[in-house]
Amino acid sequence: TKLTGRTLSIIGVPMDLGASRCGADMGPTAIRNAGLVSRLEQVGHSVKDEGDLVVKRCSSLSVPGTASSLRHLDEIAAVNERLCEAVAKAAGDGRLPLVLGGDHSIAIGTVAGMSSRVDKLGLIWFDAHGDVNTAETTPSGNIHGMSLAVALGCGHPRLTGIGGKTEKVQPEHTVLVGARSLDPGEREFLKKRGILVFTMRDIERLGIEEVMKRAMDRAADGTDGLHLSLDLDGLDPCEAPGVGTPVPGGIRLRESLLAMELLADAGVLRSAEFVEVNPLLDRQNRTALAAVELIGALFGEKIL
Ligand code: EXY
Ligand code: MN
Ligand code: MN
Ligand code: MN
Repeated sequence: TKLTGRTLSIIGVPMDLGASRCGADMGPTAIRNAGLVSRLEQVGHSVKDEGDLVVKRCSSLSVPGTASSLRHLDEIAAVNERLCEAVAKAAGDGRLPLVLGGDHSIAIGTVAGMSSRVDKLGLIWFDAHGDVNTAETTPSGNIHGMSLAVALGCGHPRLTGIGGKTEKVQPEHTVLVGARSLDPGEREFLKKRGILVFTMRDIERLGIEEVMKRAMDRAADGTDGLHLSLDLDGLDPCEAPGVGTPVPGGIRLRESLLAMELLADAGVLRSAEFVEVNPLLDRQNRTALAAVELIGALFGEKIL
């Protein structure tokens, strides 16, 4: 899969029901406004902007979440069903899906759609968090903290049942990059399944180049290409402040850009999503601009 001259399908998902703070629903607008389409066209891609999915507005974002109560389960399941279909359609027609979030619960639909088109899908999950909670371990009831577990086949049947098979990706083809905030139940989940995790400590010690090499070795080994699920809170909040759950001590923008360039060079990317941009919490659209820089690098932009 060469990354120049591809046709990309942009699919916006203006959803914030999976998070506890509102505003991520404006992420797709902010990312488009930061110049996304023209940047991709400059690199030589043709871009089909499919617009935004329709997401019900919810006046009661404050529905309390408790262990085992999943906030806004019905609407999140419905949106992800539609996203799964849109992604599967785009990929089936030979376009590369680029999904804009929206909170990270939308990865449920993206991964489901891709796994219906790609026999064996590898997954790189770039995030400060693990997103591997389930109803039994969630401290918040927020579904954006559960989407990787769902992709691995663990979670509420309304969510794992989206798309064809229950297990969309295998643990041995799943890699976490940037982790620095894991709940106790998540540590157990990741260890039990042998999922490769690069924490910030690993990135600091090995360097992002080595980390990405090892991540791609794992995620692309024996797979038919990979999906990148990039949560902007993986970056350091000083450079990407517009996220709902910032965690200090993150990946610097320049390191993230190198990570994207290495992915571009490897030519193994089948789809990507950029999530958790929250313009209400941002400063001067900085986080959306960072997303556009990253997307440019991921899709082959060269400095020289
Ligand atoms: N682990 C916490 C929870 O499950 O509530 C925080 C999750 C934040 C999820 C973010 C977006 O990646
Ligand atoms: Mn996340
Ligand atoms: Mn996160
Ligand atoms: Mn499982």
